[in-house]
Amino acid sequence: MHNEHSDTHFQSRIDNGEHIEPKDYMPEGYRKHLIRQMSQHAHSEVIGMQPEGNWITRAPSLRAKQILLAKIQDEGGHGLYLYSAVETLGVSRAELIEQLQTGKAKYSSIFNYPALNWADIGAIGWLVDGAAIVNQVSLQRTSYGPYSRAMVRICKEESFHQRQGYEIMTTMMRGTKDQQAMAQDAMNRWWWPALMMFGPHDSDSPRSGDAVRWKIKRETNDELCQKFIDKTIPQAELIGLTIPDKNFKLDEKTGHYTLSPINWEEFHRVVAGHGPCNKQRLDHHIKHHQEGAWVREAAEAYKLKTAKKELVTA
Ligand code: BYC
Repeated sequence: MHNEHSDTHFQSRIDNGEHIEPKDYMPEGYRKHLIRQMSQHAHSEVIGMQPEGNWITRAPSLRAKQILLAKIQDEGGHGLYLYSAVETLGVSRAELIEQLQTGKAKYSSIFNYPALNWADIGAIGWLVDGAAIVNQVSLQRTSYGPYSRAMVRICKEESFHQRQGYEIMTTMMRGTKDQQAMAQDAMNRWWWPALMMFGPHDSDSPRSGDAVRWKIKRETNDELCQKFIDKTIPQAELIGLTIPDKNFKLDEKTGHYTLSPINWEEFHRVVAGHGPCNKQRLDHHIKHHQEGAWVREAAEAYKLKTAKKELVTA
Protein backbone atom coordinates (compact mmCIF):
# COMPACT_ATOMS: atom_id res chain seq x y z
CA MET A 1 0.00 0.00 0.00
CA HIS A 2 1.33 3.42 -0.92
CA ASN A 3 1.79 5.54 2.16
CA GLU A 4 3.24 9.00 1.79
CA HIS A 5 4.25 9.29 5.42
CA SER A 6 6.07 5.94 5.32
CA ASP A 7 7.77 6.87 2.05
CA THR A 8 9.17 10.04 3.62
CA HIS A 9 10.33 8.11 6.67
CA PHE A 10 11.86 5.44 4.41
CA GLN A 11 13.79 8.05 2.42
CA SER A 12 15.07 9.68 5.60
CA ARG A 13 16.33 6.29 6.80
CA ILE A 14 18.14 5.89 3.46
CA ASP A 15 19.54 9.42 3.72
CA ASN A 16 20.84 8.60 7.21
CA GLY A 17 22.72 5.64 5.78
CA GLU A 18 20.62 2.98 7.53
CA HIS A 19 20.21 -0.51 6.13
CA ILE A 20 16.71 -1.56 5.11
CA GLU A 21 15.86 -5.06 6.33
CA PRO A 22 13.31 -7.54 4.91
CA LYS A 23 10.51 -6.78 7.39
CA ASP A 24 10.96 -2.99 7.27
CA TYR A 25 8.61 -0.78 5.34
CA MET A 26 9.79 -0.18 1.77
CA PRO A 27 8.07 1.42 -1.22
CA GLU A 28 6.91 -1.03 -3.85
CA GLY A 29 9.26 0.57 -6.41
CA TYR A 30 12.26 -0.10 -4.17
CA ARG A 31 11.27 -3.74 -3.71
CA LYS A 32 10.74 -4.25 -7.45
CA HIS A 33 14.00 -2.51 -8.33
CA LEU A 34 15.89 -4.79 -5.97
CA ILE A 35 14.19 -7.95 -7.22
CA ARG A 36 15.16 -7.00 -10.79
CA GLN A 37 18.78 -6.10 -10.07
CA MET A 38 19.54 -8.79 -7.49
CA SER A 39 17.95 -11.57 -9.53
CA GLN A 40 19.84 -10.49 -12.64
CA HIS A 41 22.97 -10.52 -10.54
CA ALA A 42 22.18 -14.07 -9.33
CA HIS A 43 21.42 -15.24 -12.87
CA SER A 44 24.74 -13.75 -14.04
CA GLU A 45 26.66 -15.75 -11.47
CA VAL A 46 24.99 -19.00 -12.49
CA ILE A 47 25.08 -18.43 -16.27
CA GLY A 48 28.68 -17.24 -15.83
CA MET A 49 29.65 -20.76 -14.80
CA GLN A 50 29.06 -21.99 -18.37
CA PRO A 51 31.89 -20.36 -20.36
CA GLU A 52 34.39 -21.46 -17.73
CA GLY A 53 32.92 -24.90 -17.12
CA ASN A 54 33.78 -25.69 -20.70
CA TRP A 55 37.48 -25.63 -19.77
CA ILE A 56 37.54 -27.78 -16.63
CA THR A 57 38.40 -30.93 -18.55
CA ARG A 58 41.07 -29.13 -20.60
CA ALA A 59 42.88 -27.18 -17.86
CA PRO A 60 46.64 -27.42 -18.54
CA SER A 61 47.65 -28.79 -15.10
CA LEU A 62 46.13 -30.40 -12.03
CA ARG A 63 46.74 -27.17 -10.09
CA ALA A 64 45.00 -25.06 -12.75
CA LYS A 65 42.09 -27.51 -12.79
CA GLN A 66 41.66 -27.45 -9.00
CA ILE A 67 41.68 -23.65 -8.95
CA LEU A 68 39.22 -23.38 -11.82
CA LEU A 69 36.88 -25.91 -10.20
CA ALA A 70 36.97 -23.98 -6.92
CA LYS A 71 36.29 -20.71 -8.71
CA ILE A 72 33.30 -22.07 -10.62
CA GLN A 73 31.94 -23.62 -7.46
CA ASP A 74 32.22 -20.23 -5.72
CA GLU A 75 30.18 -18.73 -8.53
CA GLY A 76 27.41 -21.29 -8.00
CA GLY A 77 27.55 -20.33 -4.30
CA HIS A 78 27.29 -16.62 -5.12
CA GLY A 79 24.19 -17.34 -7.19
CA LEU A 80 22.67 -19.21 -4.25
CA TYR A 81 23.34 -16.45 -1.67
CA LEU A 82 21.86 -13.96 -4.08
CA TYR A 83 18.75 -16.02 -4.83
CA SER A 84 18.22 -16.41 -1.06
CA ALA A 85 18.66 -12.66 -0.60
CA VAL A 86 16.06 -11.99 -3.34
CA GLU A 87 13.65 -14.43 -1.67
CA THR A 88 13.61 -12.14 1.40
CA LEU A 89 11.72 -9.70 -0.86
CA GLY A 90 8.82 -12.11 -1.22
CA VAL A 91 9.50 -13.83 -4.52
CA SER A 92 10.25 -17.53 -4.94
CA ARG A 93 13.31 -19.05 -6.53
CA ALA A 94 11.07 -20.93 -8.98
CA GLU A 95 9.58 -17.63 -10.23
CA LEU A 96 13.02 -16.12 -10.66
CA ILE A 97 14.28 -19.09 -12.65
CA GLU A 98 11.19 -18.95 -14.83
CA GLN A 99 11.85 -15.27 -15.56
CA LEU A 100 15.38 -16.16 -16.61
CA GLN A 101 14.36 -19.04 -18.80
CA THR A 102 11.57 -17.15 -20.55
CA GLY A 103 13.86 -14.20 -21.23
CA LYS A 104 11.94 -11.81 -18.92
CA ALA A 105 14.98 -11.36 -16.69
CA LYS A 106 18.39 -10.48 -18.04
CA TYR A 107 21.84 -11.62 -17.04
CA SER A 108 25.12 -9.87 -17.72
CA SER A 109 25.85 -9.36 -21.42
CA ILE A 110 29.40 -10.62 -20.93
CA PHE A 111 28.38 -14.28 -20.63
CA ASN A 112 27.08 -14.33 -24.17
CA TYR A 113 30.63 -14.40 -25.52
CA PRO A 114 32.44 -17.71 -26.02
CA ALA A 115 35.54 -18.90 -24.12
CA LEU A 116 37.57 -20.17 -27.08
CA ASN A 117 40.82 -21.24 -25.45
CA TRP A 118 42.74 -21.33 -22.18
CA ALA A 119 43.84 -17.68 -22.48
CA ASP A 120 40.14 -16.78 -22.36
CA ILE A 121 39.97 -18.33 -18.90
CA GLY A 122 42.75 -15.93 -17.89
CA ALA A 123 40.99 -12.97 -19.49
CA ILE A 124 37.66 -13.86 -17.86
CA GLY A 125 39.22 -14.07 -14.39
CA TRP A 126 41.29 -10.94 -14.82
CA LEU A 127 38.89 -8.69 -16.75
CA VAL A 128 35.39 -10.08 -16.08
CA ASP A 129 35.89 -10.83 -12.40
CA GLY A 130 37.99 -7.68 -12.18
CA ALA A 131 35.08 -5.61 -13.50
CA ALA A 132 32.61 -7.50 -11.32
CA ILE A 133 34.62 -6.80 -8.20
CA VAL A 134 34.82 -3.05 -8.82
CA ASN A 135 31.02 -3.03 -9.04
CA GLN A 136 30.57 -5.36 -6.08
CA VAL A 137 32.94 -3.55 -3.72
CA SER A 138 30.70 -0.53 -4.22
CA LEU A 139 27.57 -2.67 -3.68
CA GLN A 140 28.85 -3.75 -0.26
CA ARG A 141 27.46 -0.40 0.91
CA THR A 142 24.11 -0.82 -0.88
CA SER A 143 21.09 0.09 1.23
CA TYR A 144 19.35 -3.31 1.37
CA GLY A 145 20.84 -5.31 4.26
CA PRO A 146 20.75 -8.86 2.81
CA TYR A 147 22.24 -7.67 -0.52
CA SER A 148 24.96 -5.70 1.21
CA ARG A 149 25.95 -8.63 3.44
CA ALA A 150 25.97 -11.07 0.52
CA MET A 151 28.35 -8.70 -1.29
CA VAL A 152 30.83 -8.65 1.59
CA ARG A 153 31.31 -12.38 1.36
CA ILE A 154 31.23 -12.48 -2.42
CA CYS A 155 33.93 -9.81 -2.71
CA LYS A 156 36.35 -11.87 -0.63
CA GLU A 157 36.03 -14.76 -3.05
CA GLU A 158 35.97 -12.54 -6.11
CA SER A 159 39.37 -11.03 -5.39
CA PHE A 160 40.83 -14.54 -5.51
CA HIS A 161 39.12 -15.04 -8.86
CA GLN A 162 40.65 -11.88 -10.27
CA ARG A 163 44.10 -13.02 -9.18
CA GLN A 164 43.55 -16.47 -10.68
CA GLY A 165 42.95 -14.81 -14.06
CA TYR A 166 45.84 -12.38 -13.79
CA GLU A 167 48.16 -15.23 -12.89
CA ILE A 168 47.16 -17.12 -16.05
CA MET A 169 47.74 -14.02 -18.18
CA THR A 170 51.11 -13.35 -16.49
CA THR A 171 52.25 -16.94 -17.03
CA MET A 172 51.30 -16.81 -20.71
CA MET A 173 53.05 -13.47 -21.21
CA ARG A 174 56.23 -15.03 -19.79
CA GLY A 175 55.87 -17.96 -22.20
CA THR A 176 56.51 -18.53 -25.90
CA LYS A 177 55.59 -16.08 -28.69
CA ASP A 178 52.51 -18.20 -29.44
CA GLN A 179 51.37 -18.06 -25.82
CA GLN A 180 51.87 -14.30 -25.75
CA ALA A 181 49.83 -13.97 -28.93
CA MET A 182 47.04 -16.08 -27.39
CA ALA A 183 46.95 -13.88 -24.29
CA GLN A 184 46.86 -10.72 -26.42
CA ASP A 185 44.09 -12.14 -28.61
CA ALA A 186 42.01 -12.96 -25.51
CA MET A 187 42.60 -9.42 -24.18
CA ASN A 188 41.48 -7.98 -27.53
CA ARG A 189 38.26 -9.97 -27.49
CA TRP A 190 37.31 -9.47 -23.79
CA TRP A 191 38.36 -5.85 -23.19
CA TRP A 192 35.37 -4.07 -24.74
CA PRO A 193 32.71 -6.54 -23.56
CA ALA A 194 34.17 -6.22 -20.02
CA LEU A 195 33.67 -2.44 -20.16
CA MET A 196 30.04 -3.01 -21.21
CA MET A 197 29.43 -4.91 -17.95
CA PHE A 198 29.08 -1.53 -16.19
CA GLY A 199 26.00 -0.74 -18.26
CA PRO A 200 25.23 2.29 -20.44
CA HIS A 201 26.63 5.74 -19.73
CA ASP A 202 24.93 7.61 -16.88
CA SER A 203 23.25 9.89 -19.41
CA ASP A 204 21.62 6.81 -20.96
CA SER A 205 20.88 4.74 -17.86
CA PRO A 206 17.14 4.86 -17.04
CA ARG A 207 17.48 2.94 -13.75
CA SER A 208 20.22 5.09 -12.22
CA GLY A 209 18.02 7.91 -10.89
CA ASP A 210 16.06 5.71 -8.46
CA ALA A 211 19.08 3.53 -7.74
CA VAL A 212 21.17 6.48 -6.60
CA ARG A 213 18.32 8.15 -4.65
CA TRP A 214 17.66 4.88 -2.81
CA LYS A 215 21.39 4.24 -2.38
CA ILE A 216 21.07 0.88 -4.10
CA LYS A 217 23.89 2.18 -6.30
CA ARG A 218 26.60 3.99 -4.36
CA GLU A 219 28.55 4.90 -7.48
CA THR A 220 27.29 5.37 -11.01
CA ASN A 221 27.96 3.21 -14.09
CA ASP A 222 30.48 5.74 -15.48
CA GLU A 223 32.31 6.18 -12.17
CA LEU A 224 32.75 2.44 -11.74
CA CYS A 225 33.78 1.86 -15.34
CA GLN A 226 36.44 4.58 -15.05
CA LYS A 227 37.74 3.02 -11.84
CA PHE A 228 38.10 -0.31 -13.61
CA ILE A 229 39.89 1.25 -16.59
CA ASP A 230 42.32 3.16 -14.38
CA LYS A 231 43.10 0.07 -12.35
CA THR A 232 43.40 -2.37 -15.24
CA ILE A 233 45.49 -0.52 -17.84
CA PRO A 234 48.62 -0.43 -15.61
CA GLN A 235 48.14 -4.17 -14.90
CA ALA A 236 48.05 -4.87 -18.65
CA GLU A 237 51.15 -2.76 -19.28
CA LEU A 238 53.04 -4.42 -16.43
CA ILE A 239 52.88 -7.82 -18.14
CA GLY A 240 53.33 -6.49 -21.69
CA LEU A 241 49.75 -6.60 -22.99
CA THR A 242 48.57 -3.88 -25.36
CA ILE A 243 45.22 -2.11 -24.85
CA PRO A 244 43.16 -2.82 -27.98
CA ASP A 245 42.42 0.86 -28.55
CA LYS A 246 44.62 3.18 -30.59
CA ASN A 247 43.17 6.24 -28.91
CA PHE A 248 43.63 5.43 -25.24
CA LYS A 249 45.69 7.90 -23.27
CA LEU A 250 46.36 9.06 -19.76
CA ASP A 251 45.01 12.53 -19.10
CA GLU A 252 47.79 13.98 -16.95
CA LYS A 253 45.48 16.65 -15.55
CA THR A 254 42.79 14.30 -14.21
CA GLY A 255 44.94 11.21 -13.73
CA HIS A 256 42.31 9.18 -15.63
CA TYR A 257 42.65 7.23 -18.86
CA THR A 258 40.43 8.18 -21.79
CA LEU A 259 39.35 5.69 -24.45
CA SER A 260 37.59 5.50 -27.81
CA PRO A 261 33.79 5.29 -27.54
CA ILE A 262 32.29 1.94 -26.55
CA ASN A 263 30.26 0.21 -29.27
CA TRP A 264 26.80 0.54 -27.68
CA GLU A 265 25.14 -0.92 -30.74
CA GLU A 266 26.91 -4.21 -29.98
CA PHE A 267 25.88 -3.96 -26.30
CA HIS A 268 22.19 -3.48 -27.15
CA ARG A 269 22.31 -6.30 -29.69
CA VAL A 270 23.78 -8.74 -27.15
CA VAL A 271 21.38 -7.68 -24.38
CA ALA A 272 18.46 -8.09 -26.80
CA GLY A 273 19.42 -11.77 -27.24
CA HIS A 274 21.56 -11.62 -30.37
CA GLY A 275 25.05 -12.17 -28.99
CA PRO A 276 27.20 -15.13 -30.09
CA CYS A 277 26.03 -17.47 -27.29
CA ASN A 278 22.67 -16.23 -25.91
CA LYS A 279 20.70 -19.20 -27.20
CA GLN A 280 23.33 -21.73 -26.17
CA ARG A 281 23.46 -20.34 -22.59
CA LEU A 282 19.69 -20.47 -22.06
CA ASP A 283 19.25 -23.87 -23.76
CA HIS A 284 21.95 -25.31 -21.52
CA HIS A 285 20.33 -23.84 -18.40
CA ILE A 286 16.87 -25.15 -19.32
CA LYS A 287 18.17 -28.63 -20.19
CA HIS A 288 20.04 -29.06 -16.90
CA HIS A 289 17.24 -27.50 -14.88
CA GLN A 290 14.82 -30.05 -16.34
CA GLU A 291 17.24 -32.91 -15.75
CA GLY A 292 17.58 -31.80 -12.11
CA ALA A 293 13.81 -31.88 -11.48
CA TRP A 294 14.14 -35.18 -9.58
CA VAL A 295 16.52 -33.54 -7.08
CA ARG A 296 13.98 -30.81 -6.29
CA GLU A 297 11.21 -33.43 -5.99
CA ALA A 298 13.34 -35.59 -3.67
CA ALA A 299 14.19 -32.59 -1.48
CA GLU A 300 10.48 -31.68 -1.29
CA ALA A 301 9.52 -35.28 -0.40
CA TYR A 302 12.21 -35.39 2.31
CA LYS A 303 10.98 -32.09 3.73
CA LEU A 304 7.41 -33.45 3.95
CA LYS A 305 8.60 -36.71 5.50
CA THR A 306 10.67 -35.00 8.19
CA ALA A 307 7.88 -32.50 8.90
CA LYS A 308 5.44 -35.43 9.46
CA LYS A 309 7.92 -37.18 11.77
CA GLU A 310 8.31 -34.02 13.79
CA LEU A 311 4.51 -33.83 14.14
CA VAL A 312 4.33 -37.42 15.39
CA THR A 313 7.16 -37.00 17.90
CA ALA A 314 5.99 -33.53 19.09
N1 BYC B 1 24.29 -6.80 -19.29
O1 BYC B 1 19.65 1.72 -16.31
P1 BYC B 1 20.78 0.74 -16.34
C1 BYC B 1 30.24 -12.26 -12.12
C2 BYC B 1 20.52 -3.45 -18.57
S1 BYC B 1 28.62 -11.89 -12.46
C3 BYC B 1 22.96 -6.98 -19.43
O2 BYC B 1 22.14 1.30 -16.19
P2 BYC B 1 21.05 -0.60 -13.81
C4 BYC B 1 30.86 -13.46 -12.62
C5 BYC B 1 19.88 -3.14 -17.24
O3 BYC B 1 19.57 -4.32 -16.52
C6 BYC B 1 28.39 -10.27 -11.82
N2 BYC B 1 22.07 -6.01 -19.17
O4 BYC B 1 20.50 -0.42 -15.28
C7 BYC B 1 30.17 -14.65 -12.68
C8 BYC B 1 18.67 -2.33 -17.67
O5 BYC B 1 17.67 -3.21 -18.19
P3 BYC B 1 16.34 -3.60 -17.34
C9 BYC B 1 27.26 -9.53 -12.43
C10 BYC B 1 22.55 -4.83 -18.75
O6 BYC B 1 20.44 -1.84 -13.24
C11 BYC B 1 30.77 -15.79 -13.22
C12 BYC B 1 19.19 -1.58 -18.88
O7 BYC B 1 20.30 -2.30 -19.36
N3 BYC B 1 27.12 -8.30 -11.69
O8 BYC B 1 30.82 -11.51 -11.45
O9 BYC B 1 20.87 0.67 -13.03
C13 BYC B 1 32.07 -15.74 -13.73
C14 BYC B 1 19.58 -0.15 -18.57
O10 BYC B 1 20.73 -0.11 -17.70
C15 BYC B 1 23.91 -4.59 -18.55
C16 BYC B 1 25.94 -7.69 -11.49
O11 BYC B 1 24.93 -8.15 -11.92
C17 BYC B 1 24.80 -5.63 -18.86
N4 BYC B 1 26.13 -5.51 -18.76
O12 BYC B 1 22.62 -0.80 -13.97
C18 BYC B 1 32.78 -14.56 -13.66
C19 BYC B 1 25.98 -6.42 -10.67
N5 BYC B 1 24.08 -3.31 -18.15
O13 BYC B 1 16.80 -4.43 -16.17
C20 BYC B 1 32.19 -13.42 -13.09
C21 BYC B 1 24.65 -5.93 -10.21
C22 BYC B 1 22.87 -2.77 -18.08
O14 BYC B 1 15.73 -2.32 -16.93
N6 BYC B 1 24.00 -5.09 -11.16
N7 BYC B 1 21.95 -3.67 -18.45
O15 BYC B 1 15.50 -4.39 -18.30
C23 BYC B 1 24.27 -3.75 -11.32
O16 BYC B 1 25.12 -3.19 -10.65
C24 BYC B 1 23.43 -2.98 -12.30
O17 BYC B 1 22.24 -3.70 -12.52
C25 BYC B 1 24.16 -2.67 -13.63
C26 BYC B 1 23.16 -1.95 -14.58
C27 BYC B 1 25.33 -1.76 -13.38
C28 BYC B 1 24.60 -3.95 -14.33
